[in-house]
Amino acid sequence: MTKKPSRVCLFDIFPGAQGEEDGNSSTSLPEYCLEAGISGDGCISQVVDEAAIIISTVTDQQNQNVSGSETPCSPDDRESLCSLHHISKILLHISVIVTIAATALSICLLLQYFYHPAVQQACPDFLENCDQSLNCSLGGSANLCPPSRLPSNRTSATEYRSPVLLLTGRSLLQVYSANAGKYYTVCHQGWMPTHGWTVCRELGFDSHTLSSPVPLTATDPTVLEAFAVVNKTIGSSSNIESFLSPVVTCPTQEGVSLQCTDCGRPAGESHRIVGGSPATWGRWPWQVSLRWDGRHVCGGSIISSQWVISAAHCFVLSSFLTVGRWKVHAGSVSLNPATSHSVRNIYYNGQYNSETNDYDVALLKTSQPMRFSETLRPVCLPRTRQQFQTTGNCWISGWGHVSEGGQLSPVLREAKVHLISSHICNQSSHYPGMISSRMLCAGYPDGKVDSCQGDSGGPLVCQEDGLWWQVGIVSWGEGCGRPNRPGVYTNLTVLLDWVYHRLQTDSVIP
Ligand code: 4AZ
Repeated sequence: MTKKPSRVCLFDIFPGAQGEEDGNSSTSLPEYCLEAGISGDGCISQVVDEAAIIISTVTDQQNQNVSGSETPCSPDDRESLCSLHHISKILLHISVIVTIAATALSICLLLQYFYHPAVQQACPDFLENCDQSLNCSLGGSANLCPPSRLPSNRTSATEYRSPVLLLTGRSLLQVYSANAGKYYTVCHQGWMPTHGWTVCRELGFDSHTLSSPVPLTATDPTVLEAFAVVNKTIGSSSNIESFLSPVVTCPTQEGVSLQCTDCGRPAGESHRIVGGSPATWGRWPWQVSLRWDGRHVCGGSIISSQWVISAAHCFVLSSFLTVGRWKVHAGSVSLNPATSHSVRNIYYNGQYNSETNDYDVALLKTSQPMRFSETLRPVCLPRTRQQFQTTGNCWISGWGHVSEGGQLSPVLREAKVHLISSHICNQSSHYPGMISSRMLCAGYPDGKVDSCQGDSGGPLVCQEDGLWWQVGIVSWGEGCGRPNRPGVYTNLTVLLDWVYHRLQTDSVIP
């Protein structure tokens, strides 16, 4: 764009102000007019941008004025023009000041949002995902994800093999032998509480363990394929495999039922998201609010004294990867500050896909164990292959928006939902082909009751055998409470191997 010197009369820009020529073009103008560069004829000399002229002049006459002819002005016009000019100058100054202030404020906010000193960062699963731009250091040093984070027992790009399975039915224990390449059902004969502690520790749990005998009359044929018995008393350094020997069958036809946490029991069974109601104290004691720089961003649930399970999508924004800015608020139904716990590590599933929301699961390890109480207790992780009834006693909870586009709820809310089969949820009437096996849908055909923004990462739980099991993690959905657009949840049952693998390997990271 070229610039050329030109004389532009103010009347060109405000044509309505043009008056009759009175020959008295020398009438004096106030000093500020002269200072402003307005000559006695009410015209101003300046460099003009051609494009600006095109915008501000529309008629042929105006175009002529722009092209350099002088315009006669009356004294009154000059006075009013000067006032106009003075006002426009003041306005110009104000707008410049406002623009500068707004720009400075924006830069400041952007810096605060995106820049944070390099501290510990959440790591995706795989070393190959940790590049130079993602400082996954531990303890503030500048190392990238250490090699030990590589999944040792990943059998393919998409599969983990948990060393232990706690099977559907009564948490029947099976142990994987890497040498044999298969799972063994563990016989109850010779089983001692110390064996339970070792298994639970290896799974990443540290507190309560409960083992009991369970008859091996399971309908699941994989339970009856291979058996192992304990062969020795184990030392503190033993791992699960080292104290087991294969046998043809279990001597007493009994396996081991193992529970690693006292989970899924609300303190007092007394007895409320979109279409829900407020929850009472202690009803969902595993529910936590995950705060980033003090602000509620996502929900989560306690699965053991140091672990919280949530959704991967809560952490993948670059600024949300900084572990030190997150806090876990637990033990309260109020969104107001509750007991807060700092976070040591955040892991999200390396296969998480932000386009499809597949594999939307993450784990947070708190810096210190959380002290269990009436209002702070763990939920049960589902058992391997555990199935839940579509019309079972299933609930969602959270502080998320109470309506689509609405506000966070100041108190925890709850709502009962039905599980919806993936076959139906994948149909063209719902989410055609968008529901993977790592997802499940819950809600109602006509909507109304649903999770919403801010509930993400929180639990979908179902009650079975007197315990509350976490079946899903609030993940995504089209809007909130819309007909045929139910909430979509991470299907936790099929991601247990990843969860146990993560719990386990965290303890071996240097
Ligand atoms: C969200 O944005 C979100 N209706 C969570 C749940 C649902 C929709 C959106 C499901 O976090």
